[in-house]
Amino acid sequence: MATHIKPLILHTHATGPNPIKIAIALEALGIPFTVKCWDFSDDPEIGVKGTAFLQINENGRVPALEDPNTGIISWESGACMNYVRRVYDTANKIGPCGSSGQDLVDFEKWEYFLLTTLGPMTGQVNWFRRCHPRKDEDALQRYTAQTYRCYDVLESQLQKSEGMSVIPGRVSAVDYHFEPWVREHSFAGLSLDTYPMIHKWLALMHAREEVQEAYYKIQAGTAK
Ligand SMILES: N[C@@H](CCC(=O)N[C@@H](CS)C(=O)NCC(=O)O)C(=O)O
Repeated sequence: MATHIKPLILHTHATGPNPIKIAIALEALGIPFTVKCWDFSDDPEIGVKGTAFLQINENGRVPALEDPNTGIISWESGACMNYVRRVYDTANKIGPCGSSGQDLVDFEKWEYFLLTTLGPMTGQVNWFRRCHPRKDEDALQRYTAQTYRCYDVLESQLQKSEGMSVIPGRVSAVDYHFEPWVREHSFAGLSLDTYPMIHKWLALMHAREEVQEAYYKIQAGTAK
């Protein structure tokens, strides 16, 4: 597709899950993009909290997405994803699976569930397991329980499609939102042993070309 499209610039981090969602979506749509990798410091030139990156995203977090074709800059993975869908998914390849009012709400409710709940709860597990300067077992247990609660909800939802996609019908941008967060369950010290549908869905997502290409490009961009 789209040889006339100038490559978009996806601002990423080597391991953070949120930028990967956008890389997967761009790959799925065949939209060219380059990767610019930042670290989590306040270094003025390479840090997400440094002066150079704060010109792009005043919230100092990745992803951010610059589109030289429109001059538009987006940040927050939900806003980046919806920008990409509005501008580049005119054939609705990765959006809601149908056009009814319920189809649109189904897409948004699962997207928001990831953005506001499963993603942040997993992020807090990571923080209290790996980054917090002192042990806080109460906080770790609280966020672990909340993340498993989200897994329970996701497992039930995936039963509706036999583990094929979060919203029954076909894989959509909603699956792209979930994939990087669920993929890092073991990094967070969480197990999928009692979640057969999530396990199956994750394996299917790993095998998809747009997912493999996205991880490859982010890793290659990181290595530069
Ligand atoms: N809610 C945001 C969160 C963005 C976010 O937290 N990104 C992480 C990497 S995955 C980050 O930039 N962290 C930098 C920091 O915490 O300083 C989204 O969905 O994009």
